Amino acid sequence: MNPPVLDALIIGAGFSGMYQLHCLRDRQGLSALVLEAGAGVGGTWYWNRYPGARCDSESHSYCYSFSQEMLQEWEWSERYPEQPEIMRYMNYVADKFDLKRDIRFNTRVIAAHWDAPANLWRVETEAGQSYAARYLITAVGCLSTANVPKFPGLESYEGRWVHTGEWPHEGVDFTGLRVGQIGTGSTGIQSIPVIAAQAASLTVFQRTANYSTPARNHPLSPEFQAWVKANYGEIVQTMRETRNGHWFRIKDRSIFDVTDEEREAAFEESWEKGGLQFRSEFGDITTNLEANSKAAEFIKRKIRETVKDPEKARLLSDIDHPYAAKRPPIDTGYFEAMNLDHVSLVDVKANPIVEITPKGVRTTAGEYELDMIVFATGFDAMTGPLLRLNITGRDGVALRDVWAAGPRSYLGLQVEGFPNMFTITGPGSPSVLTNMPVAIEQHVEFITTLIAHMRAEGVARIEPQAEAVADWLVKVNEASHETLLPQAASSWYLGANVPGKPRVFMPYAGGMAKYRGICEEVAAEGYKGFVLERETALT
Ligand code: N01
Repeated sequence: MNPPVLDALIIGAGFSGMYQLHCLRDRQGLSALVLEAGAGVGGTWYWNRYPGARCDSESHSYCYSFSQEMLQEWEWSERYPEQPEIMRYMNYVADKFDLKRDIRFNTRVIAAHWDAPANLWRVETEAGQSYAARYLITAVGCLSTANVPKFPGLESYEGRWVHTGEWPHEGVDFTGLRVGQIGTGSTGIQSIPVIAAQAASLTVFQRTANYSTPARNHPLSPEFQAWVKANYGEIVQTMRETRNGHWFRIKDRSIFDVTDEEREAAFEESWEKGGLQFRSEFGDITTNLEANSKAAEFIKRKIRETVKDPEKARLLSDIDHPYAAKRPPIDTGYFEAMNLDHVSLVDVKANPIVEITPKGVRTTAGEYELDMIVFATGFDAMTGPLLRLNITGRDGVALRDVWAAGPRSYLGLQVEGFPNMFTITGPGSPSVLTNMPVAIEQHVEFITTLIAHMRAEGVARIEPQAEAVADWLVKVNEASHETLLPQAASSWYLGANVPGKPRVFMPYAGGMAKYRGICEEVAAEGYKGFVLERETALT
């Protein structure tokens, strides 16, 4: 039996999918359905329940801004929201807009294909259900496909292993256990102090040392909460105007405009304030290597001052890339945890992991016996979540083949050959280089307006022009080279963390504000760069 045809199918019920559903269903009056693999809303926050999981964006800026009522109604309790609090927020939003009735939970999409004669997307789920819709909108996030390195012997391991991005919902008790953790990215740096507080011992396997600045998390005072509510208009405006979508501005001064003493004082003050603001202290930290090295040296010195054991201090401060060329973590007691006697650090760059044995982890330097292994090894970022949907477009061409040498898109929103498919925060958009809700709202609103335009103008099909895609690829590449971002060889922005993945810088690094302007211009010029086909052209 043919499934009923919907206007839109949305894959994923995180920040993007929920807002997209609200926009299409409640504002445009379309029939829309969300298919979600998890049993609840929340997207990345539904899966990432590892110890210490907390957002690195400040809570008052890590939320939807489209509803004044919500901005006034919702009360964040801490400077950085913890995973359970974000889940409460997501459920609050879902309930407020009655979204759950149009979300099918426990429904994993395993394939989607473009049915050209019918001008429809057909979608299959793991349970064998079929859906059909005019528009297919992927809202699968950028970091939702866990990367578990293919270490030989993992299946022989007699202990328990878990990946931070697929954390057991019932939690994990580390009491009395010898725990090993592989990975010291943003996730690993959050989980290490919390696991260390519980485990009998913690062995950290570090491949690439990482910068981290203190988060300085704290409960929000009633005065701050009142200030935020009174100033939300201005705060949201700033988030829309800044490069990274944060509520603070990057200071418009060069590191070389100040004396050594002034620079030191500025860094000290910023270090004490904590958070991602550290990189915005001077305008050239992320663009000029010499300026960057001043910030990098400051952080390395702080690491050496904090970590008492000289060998641990050396390993942790031996960082091989510019500061913030990889996503800079912020932490709560990461370097301090390294001072605990039961926390050890293993250099797996010098002595790589060879295999997982029945008893633990073997590196070229020897075996480490462990009761549990935590993989904080990140994600097959940006392309992974889209490729695992098994999407085929026009003429039966697979997205996997089109992207064999790296992702190609127009504005990170659409792929040539995949008509009426929209990728929220897809590769080629600012996405992961921003405070995500800001990038998500901009994409969702663009897609909503575009679909409304198509309906009003009788446009049945849209996809990007080949030249627009080629041109955008050049722009994405150029924008990355105006920053220091491509200089981190092991960065997941480049796909370098997944063996065999094409090394292509994936997000658009030109800044959220500039990107927003480009999208507005594209729309104002009648969706320049897209091919819009009217219904009559299809008959
Ligand atoms: O993943 P990562 P993540 N052998 O890829 C190591 C967002 N986030 O989950 O650097 C040994 O950054 C790998 O080593 P290397 C944020 O955007 C947000 O930590 O590849 N080690 C690295 O140390 C972030 O950037 C928040 O050499 C291996 C680690 O595993 C993104 O998610 C919180 C290895 C992976 O680090 C991803 O962060 C957390 C191997 N074979 C995360 N393979 C919030 O805002 C990988 N590694 C809350």
